[in-house]
Amino acid sequence: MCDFPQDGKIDQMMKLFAQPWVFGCAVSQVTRLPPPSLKEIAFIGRSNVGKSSFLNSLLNRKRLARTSNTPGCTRSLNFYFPAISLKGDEAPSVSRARKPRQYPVAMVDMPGYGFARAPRIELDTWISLVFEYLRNRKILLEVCLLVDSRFGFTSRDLRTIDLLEQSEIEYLIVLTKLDKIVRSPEDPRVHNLVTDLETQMQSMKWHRGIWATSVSKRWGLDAVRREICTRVVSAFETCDQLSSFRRDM
Ligand SMILES: Nc1nc2c(ncn2[C@@H]2O[C@H](COP(=O)(O)OP(=O)(O)OP(=O)(O)O)[C@@H](O)[C@H]2O)c(=O)[nH]1
Ligand SMILES: [Mg+2]
Repeated sequence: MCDFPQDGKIDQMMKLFAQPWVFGCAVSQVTRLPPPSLKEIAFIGRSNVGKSSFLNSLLNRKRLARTSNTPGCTRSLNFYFPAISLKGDEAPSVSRARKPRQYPVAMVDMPGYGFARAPRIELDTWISLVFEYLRNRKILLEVCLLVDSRFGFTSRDLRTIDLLEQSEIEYLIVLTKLDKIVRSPEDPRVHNLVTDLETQMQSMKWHRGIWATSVSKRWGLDAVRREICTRVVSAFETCDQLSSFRRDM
């Protein structure tokens, strides 16, 4: 039996985002994926939608993942790990004096789709990499599908949603760049936009809601962090696993 309430576990898990994170590896072939030791959260969406920026902001880092004004910046699956691995091995950038801790998740930044200027062959390679990863990665816990607030769902976003539904993968929809359409997240247009997209998502079984965000204004980040933590907590079935995690933090 758990001896602490669900909310307590989620608050505890929120500390994950205040920990040091490091770049682990970049993978361009699905056969080269890192060993499946941690659960993974992946970030997907069209090119330039703001995936890498969003990941940096979630992890409270400025330049962990590379970002750019030019679409096509991320060209591989980039894995980011909590600085201390499950075995307690410390990453080189982290002080040896720190106590080894256990962290349950890794984050995966993905190449974007819909980048028309990339050479066709390169585009096909990225898309098959992303889609193969989504279909086959058993430890994938949840996907954040990023959608530009200004444009809503593109046809490729809808195809990604189809794939996530068919593969029975849970996903959040994260609206990005909200600051480009409103001055405040309380603007009624935000509510209307979310309601409109929710209507389009009505028949989807695996989506877990829509979050409106802006990394420039830091809107909505904590709500997404909390949602991810809720999923991570529920993924750890036994209280023992979580208790040891809690002790170590
Ligand atoms: N105004 C504003 N700009 C943003 C926001 N999020 C990202 N950007 C900008 O959008 C551009 C693209 O961001 P990236 O994070 O590189 O986008 P990406 O989806 O990772 O792009 P690819 O790696 O090419 O697929 C950068 O110039 C960011 O500064 C936001 O919330 N508001
Ligand atoms: Mg990127």
